[in-house]
Amino acid sequence: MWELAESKGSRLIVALDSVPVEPRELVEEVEEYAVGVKVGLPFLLRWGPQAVKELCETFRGTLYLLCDFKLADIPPVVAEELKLIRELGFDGAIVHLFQGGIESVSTVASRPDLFGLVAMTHQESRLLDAHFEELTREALEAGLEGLVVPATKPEIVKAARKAAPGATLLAPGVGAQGPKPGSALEAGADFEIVGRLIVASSDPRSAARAVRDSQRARANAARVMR
Ligand code: 3DU
Repeated sequence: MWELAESKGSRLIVALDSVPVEPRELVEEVEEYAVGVKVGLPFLLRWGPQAVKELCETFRGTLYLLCDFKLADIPPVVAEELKLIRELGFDGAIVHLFQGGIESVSTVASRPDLFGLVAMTHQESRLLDAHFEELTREALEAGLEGLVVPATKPEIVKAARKAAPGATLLAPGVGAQGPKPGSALEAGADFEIVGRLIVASSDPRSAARAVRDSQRARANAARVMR
């Protein structure tokens, strides 16, 4: 992920949920400007696992392939899910932490990179957000590669950066949910996840380029890109 970020000069991950057109065409449009794509459950349910596998095969090495099924089951089931996610060709996966047991899941052999949700973007995620510090600690103790932090709540992004200086912070919520591209990077995130602003645009390529350019401009001005 970091190598792609370096070579493309981008901190953009495009979220593929409700993809209105043939996914491959859309991904080709944004490939130049994005470090990776994040595949959500709406994508899987609409296009099926074979399409997900083909997407991973097509873009392996040129995009970081992140699976976002927000896994939250008992540890043996999450371990099995991660094995199958790996077999589909993903590099990383997003997991919930509130259910407990992430430590045993993280020791599973040849698992994808793991990113733990420590707070969410919507206002109603009060219960989860209230436990942000404990969830962050659990994620760090389990040796997860990174955390998912809400771009809509910059104070949480800042706190996560402070608590987890070495973790890779992914921030969804940029664009359709309000925050401007680059704002989560300013707050301390490493990557911004952008869905509808790009995917629902009539010109996804230009939308992705615009996000990448704003990220560069804002991060350079604030000198925050690691
Ligand atoms: O709002 P957008 O269309 O840019 O999509 C945001 C994506 O990030 C979407 O895939 C959603 O599942 C994910 N996400 C959040 O929006 C908020 C979170 O706290 C965690 C993940």
